[in-house]
Amino acid sequence: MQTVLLTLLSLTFSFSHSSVLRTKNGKDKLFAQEFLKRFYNLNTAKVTFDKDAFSGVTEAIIKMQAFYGLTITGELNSETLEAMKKPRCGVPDVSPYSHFPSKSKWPRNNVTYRIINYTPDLSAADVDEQIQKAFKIWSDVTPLKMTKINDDTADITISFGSKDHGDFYPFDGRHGTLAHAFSPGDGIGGDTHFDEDETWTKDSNDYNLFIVAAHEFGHALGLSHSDDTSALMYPTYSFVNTEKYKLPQDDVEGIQSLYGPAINGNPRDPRPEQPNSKTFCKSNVTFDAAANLRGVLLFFKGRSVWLIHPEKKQPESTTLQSMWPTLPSRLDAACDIAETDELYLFKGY
Ligand code: TQI
Ligand code: ZN
Ligand code: ZN
Repeated sequence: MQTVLLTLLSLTFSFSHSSVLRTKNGKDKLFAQEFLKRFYNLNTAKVTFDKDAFSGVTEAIIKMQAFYGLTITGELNSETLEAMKKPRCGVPDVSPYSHFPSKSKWPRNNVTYRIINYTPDLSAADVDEQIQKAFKIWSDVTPLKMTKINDDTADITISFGSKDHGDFYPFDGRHGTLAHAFSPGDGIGGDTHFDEDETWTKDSNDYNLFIVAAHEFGHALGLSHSDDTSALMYPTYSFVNTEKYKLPQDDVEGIQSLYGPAINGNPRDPRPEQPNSKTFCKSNVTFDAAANLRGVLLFFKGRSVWLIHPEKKQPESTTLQSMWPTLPSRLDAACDIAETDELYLFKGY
């Protein structure tokens, strides 16, 4: 088997200085941003469609407020700013390998959604049912509970629109882009838009609303695309039997690496036990690769990564793609060189 060098990950990153905080004057924003970068791993270099740059700031502020024992608002209010301006120790408050983008997920298991409008292609009852089924495939395998509500406090807002529809990502008419979803976060975070110029169906004709919604909700819950061709999160559309739809294993692993497994399991559909923080050390699991990055042990399997910090008892779980968005899953090997602070990841052909 020939192994090719896949990626060299340089551990020195440069950060852009674009301001992403919304309140306060420019000087305070920049100060707070530098503070969060230095002590809370804020990575403002990431400016993406997923608007991670923004949710990253909110997340960093929440972490900082929690750490300091302040009221948790996720906003840069004067109490928070004042605390930041106090003299302090130069060691970061969160783990030192500050280059990993913070993972994007809902911070609670109860997530609400609201359907703003309906497509004329299907009855409203059908749309409700397809949407509910699309959420259920994710909630069946995690502790997540999705509740449909009818007011504007909903986390995930679902709507149908064509061309320009109120964000910076206009739809493109028939075919092409079918829908999109924003990764978890406040405001537009999690919101899911369907292109009304498509014909939405509940059968095998293009495009099946359940399949597209299920894929988009994967994004809205924090997943990126998978390179596993059988995965729901694989970036091409294919119709599958939607009657007794079974979420592919790769997607189960992906979503469980963010939220953990269902609390009481799913008695109707037992699955082989997946490694998670609870079964991690008990079961005879195998890994694709492992590495030691500045004292933090990294274990890779599929799209999952477990980090073991020397100072923590519990492993931290995340996805390969949330650490390095462009990497494929299922690595073959990893090699770290402490002297040069480099990590090599390999995937063969
Ligand atoms: N919409 C893209 C998608 O959801 C938009 C997109 C690309 C995106 N990259 C993203 C959204 C990263 C969030 C995060 O993939 S799409 C499919 C599939 C689309 C594609 O209209 O191209 C499905 C929508 F997978 F079949 F190609 C739904 Cl199921
Ligand atoms: Zn949109
Ligand atoms: Zn997608």
